[in-house]
Amino acid sequence: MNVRTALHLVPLAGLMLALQTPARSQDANYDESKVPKYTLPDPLVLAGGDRVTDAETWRTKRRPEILALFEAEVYGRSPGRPKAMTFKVSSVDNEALGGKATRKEVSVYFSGEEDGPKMDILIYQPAKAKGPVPAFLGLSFYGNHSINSDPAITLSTQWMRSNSKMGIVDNRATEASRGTGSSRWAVDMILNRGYALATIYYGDIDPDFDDGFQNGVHPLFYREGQTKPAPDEWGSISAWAWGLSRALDYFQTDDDIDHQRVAVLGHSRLGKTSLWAGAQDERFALVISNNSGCGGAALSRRRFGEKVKRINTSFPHWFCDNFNKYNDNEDALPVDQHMLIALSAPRPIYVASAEEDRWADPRGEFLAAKNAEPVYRLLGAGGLPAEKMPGINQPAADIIGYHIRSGRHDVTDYDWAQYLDFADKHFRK
Ligand code: GTR
Repeated sequence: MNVRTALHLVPLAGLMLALQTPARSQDANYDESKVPKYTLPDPLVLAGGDRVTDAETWRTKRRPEILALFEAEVYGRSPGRPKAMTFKVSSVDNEALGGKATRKEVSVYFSGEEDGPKMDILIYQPAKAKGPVPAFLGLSFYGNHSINSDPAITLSTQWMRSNSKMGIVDNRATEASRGTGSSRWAVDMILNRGYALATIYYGDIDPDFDDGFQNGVHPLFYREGQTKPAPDEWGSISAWAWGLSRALDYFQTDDDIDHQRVAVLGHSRLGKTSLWAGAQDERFALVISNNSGCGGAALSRRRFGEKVKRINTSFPHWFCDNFNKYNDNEDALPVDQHMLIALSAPRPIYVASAEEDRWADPRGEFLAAKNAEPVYRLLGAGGLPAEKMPGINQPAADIIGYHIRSGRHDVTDYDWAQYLDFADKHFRK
């Protein structure tokens, strides 16, 4: 039994543990000496074999190659911005949180139809801000109303995984679910440092269960007669990432938000999502992965903790169908996750692990960040100032940041303190 399986037995164990309980694979490896020998694909060698030695070749040849591989083999290709999409600001309160914040709620109608698929963005921005402020943008697991106990946040009416501790009954949020996720969203810290925070319920974009892609945004884009995405078309992670880009589309129309200083972040499956969003959409100025693990920051070839086959079995809807080719076949992958991180170069990127989160392979997350460094160096951007994996609670950050915090799979104020410092370092030069 691994640490996180054991935690299921502890009352009040983490939100995430309660969120879903996939069968933990009995054969998961947690022994560093049993990590197989592997060779990582070189991010700086073109498919044809030539070495990439200048920024221009990276930008025009190698980066597009790598992006296309992640699209076709891992997450699936997404559509762009829908032409008919509209935004509607549905509420603004300049006296929110005791006068500290302006709270804004915005609906994004993907098809332009108010009864079609939509997502709701909750924004808190510092009340006294003069001019546009930089922002953190993240998806949440339990809805905007879960991130703070503020009673004026609209309660989500979307499908949610039932969870009595989180106040979700019969797949719907109840009043009891207000603020249940607040420990993960350091609203006061964020506002005090002069940033806005924007959140979206990920299930607005695609409810997180395997329904053959009949609900959520996918059907909006089916060609005539199409009933599910093709093997190289978007799974749920791609859809969630696509939603984050649509929020950025909105920010470009909102004078209160500095859309050129938006950090995208996410935890766990939503950390996989923030990495993929940052990789595809270069408008994201900073990218943060919190405990994202397999299919996120962790190197697949290490096969430590959660593996490709396990994740494709537990969550058949997260990746594209082609990703199944790499079940028990990681060495055949034309990419590994260091190349996902490299796609954000030269923009700042931060990868965070947690000591007890062995399922997510902290060392694999560090090594992916480290092995993205040659791309950052080629672009003259700097690197990750750690030759070896840093000790517990000893962050290392330059243009690439990394820490492993004590404790379990979660987002804590400690994590936020590092992200805020990292954002200050890069956004307030
Ligand atoms: C786990 C899954 C992980 C991680 C996590 C989460 O069950 O195995 O890959 O994504 O869920 O998102 O909570």
